[in-house]
Amino acid sequence: MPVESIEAQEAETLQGSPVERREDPELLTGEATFTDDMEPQGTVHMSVLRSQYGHARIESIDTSAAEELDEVLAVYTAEDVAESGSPGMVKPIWLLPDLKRPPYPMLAQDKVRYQGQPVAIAVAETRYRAKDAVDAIDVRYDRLEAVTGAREATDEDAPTIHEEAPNNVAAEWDVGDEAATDEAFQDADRTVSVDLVNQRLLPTAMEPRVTLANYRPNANELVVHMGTQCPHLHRRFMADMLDFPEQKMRVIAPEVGGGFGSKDSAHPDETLTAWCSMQLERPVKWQATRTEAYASTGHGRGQETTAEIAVDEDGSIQALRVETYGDLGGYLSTWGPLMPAHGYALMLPGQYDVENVYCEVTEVFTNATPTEPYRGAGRPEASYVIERLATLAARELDMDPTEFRRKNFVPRDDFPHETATGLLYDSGDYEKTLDRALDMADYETLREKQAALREEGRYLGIGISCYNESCGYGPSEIIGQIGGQLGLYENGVVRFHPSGTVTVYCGTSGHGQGHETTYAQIVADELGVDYDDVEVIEGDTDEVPMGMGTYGSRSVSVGGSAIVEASKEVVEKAGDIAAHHLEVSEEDLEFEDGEFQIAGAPERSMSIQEVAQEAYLAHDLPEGTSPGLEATNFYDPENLVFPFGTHIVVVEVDPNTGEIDIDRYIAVDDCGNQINPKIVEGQVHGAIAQGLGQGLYEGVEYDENGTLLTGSMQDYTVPKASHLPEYETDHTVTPSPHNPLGAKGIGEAGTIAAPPAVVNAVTDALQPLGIDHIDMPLTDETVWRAIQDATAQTGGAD
Ligand code: MCN
Repeated sequence: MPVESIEAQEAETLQGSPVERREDPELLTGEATFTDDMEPQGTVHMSVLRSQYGHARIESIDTSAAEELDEVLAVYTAEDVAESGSPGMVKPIWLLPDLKRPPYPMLAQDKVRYQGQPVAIAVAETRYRAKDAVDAIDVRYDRLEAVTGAREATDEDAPTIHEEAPNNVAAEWDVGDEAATDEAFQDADRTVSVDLVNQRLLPTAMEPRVTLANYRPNANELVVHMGTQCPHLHRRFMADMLDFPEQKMRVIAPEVGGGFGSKDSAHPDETLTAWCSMQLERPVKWQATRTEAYASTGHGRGQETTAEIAVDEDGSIQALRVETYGDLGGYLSTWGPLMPAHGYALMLPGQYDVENVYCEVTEVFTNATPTEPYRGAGRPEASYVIERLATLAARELDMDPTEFRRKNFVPRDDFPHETATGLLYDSGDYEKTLDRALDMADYETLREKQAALREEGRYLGIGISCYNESCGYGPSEIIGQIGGQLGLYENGVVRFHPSGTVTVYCGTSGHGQGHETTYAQIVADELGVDYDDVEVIEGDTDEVPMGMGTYGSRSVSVGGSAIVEASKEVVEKAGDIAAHHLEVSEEDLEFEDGEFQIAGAPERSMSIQEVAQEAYLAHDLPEGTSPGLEATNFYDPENLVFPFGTHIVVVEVDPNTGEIDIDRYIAVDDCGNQINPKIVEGQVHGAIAQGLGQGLYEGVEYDENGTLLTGSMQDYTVPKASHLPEYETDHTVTPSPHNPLGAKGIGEAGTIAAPPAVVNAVTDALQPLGIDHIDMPLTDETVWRAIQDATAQTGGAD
């Protein structure tokens, strides 16, 4: 039963209880304030003129007609940015060795390299007038040949996108032991290979990107409200792009309508809004339309892969060899180089104990929107590769896919487990989630049913996906060693007020994940205070001392740990003060449920709220103790965390139409200790929806000129509730030994597990037709065509 407050709490601790999200009433009643709800007096509006071409040279830009329109305050091009002295460059925060780093200016200078790239901006009294103004700008382009496929872009005769990057290659990077892997392939009994595509996806947060910037010239202060997942990082990005003093800039995330990764990168538009405010000394607002968002917000995924697995007759995996082309788009985005390299390749072994792994990655510029992290950010791509290979290898060996997996799992007594790609899996019990999922599915019976239906010419398929993922980024030192230009710690502040209530500040920045509820649960338990007495603040660079933000499912394991550690420091100081007042030594005090008691004399006690009062009165503190009761902690995790699980999908495919009917979706996930099981379940639901979106419906399409064909919701299918099955969920608990909460992330799991689960299910259904692989999204048409091709070869679908 969900509970609203500690009084109604049935469990002994709040941590682990399905407390109802305190965020929801405001959101559901429309009381919540989003950036677009704000319009300070004097606000003017920015509109962006974007390139309509994928690749073209800019010959001239004539802004005169736009400037003459009523209510237009200014029209700007790259020249104006240069004259202002602002560097105005979007820079990557993840570097690979020898990475080619062509400049990415906020406004295109001589060339445009993707459709949607900002070319000029106009500011007017109203949003619509600003749009009229950009429509009146006359840009002459010399169109160039374009290329949008990553592998294709490396062809000798492909057009050159940046002079600095011959063959459009930004970086070549590899991991693993090539020689040992080649040898293992030679020695293995059998090998199986597959060519597969992790198609580009459009992040569809309900609220597109939005910014309201207010420059106050007399104070030389810049206040920016924006939809962001990481206000402190955005402050740093903008301060750098504008050459503005960071301490004079405040970035605030009001309510944010989802992000899914699309709001953790620097884009030109947000900084341009701030720049306009500085030029005009007026508050300036910009909000992307859905079409603008689709063209200009970083796309997700975008990988083309050839993957091979070497196995012995007994089903043991001997080696993995993978070659991947990662599509960076027209420029290096903030995190762009991370995803095809460390974000992806390190996770290729998945749940399996594989001694020999080699992966070669080529990161490529294309005439498409830059790619950025999108829910999963590399891990869905890796899991798709290994889970497709596992299914295909089992098929090759005529083994049940669950037995093949079981045989190769990292054994439960082999954790922490070092992978051939250099990761240290913290903890795991992969058989446990598999067994639970098989039980829930009644797997044996399902296989019998499948056999019976096949007799009737019906195509039932069972797809297994045993995933794991790396999340909870840092540790900072390792992040630095592998290319990150930032630390990935988190900051937490726990502050008692004299009245005994508590405010918690955290450097993460929730945008739908329920942190206000979750962090209050954690701190109320740690301090022994009422849940309702704990307020949580995130998303404001002036209130929260420092923060790295919310992405990579890191908030609970890293941010949550920071506030646990800060709470412990508070309790320690409170213990000193309590001991002083109770006239005993600290060792004689016990702290339980918010009370400091003398061991053996429980009648002599002091509540932590009474201590807080004393701490702020400061009339009688132990010698050397400063007044006040608060602590600040910078928590740098000692390792990543590795959640895992098994998802099973049961489908029936209609061979005449290619239509897929999802009969069942079973998800058993393990994110270690759960703080709020209700929210965990919600996260699993949402992420599976997005994973099924990738598996069945979504996919970015460009034409040969680099024109985005899926640039609106009419052309790009985001699944609706009616597209999705009922989920049957459960979980196991395998705590992480590497953080004080024993918690792992859960925010992305479903996006990682679902695509291979559903593709494995559909290809399992179509096994009688000899169909081994179909590229995502498995639309009715794609599946129908695969069936047509197969039946043309074999001579009949039934
Ligand atoms: N949780 C828990 N116990 C755990 C782990 C998590 O109770 N062991 C719960 C907590 O309530 C926490 C939530 O699950 O608030 C998510 O925690 P975590 O897995 O740490 O992930 P983050 O809070 O860092 O969220 C980031 C993650 C990512 S990377 C994407 S993308 C994503 C996602 O979360 N985008 C989202 N979930 C989203 N949900 C919404 N509504 N909107 C988005 O944009």
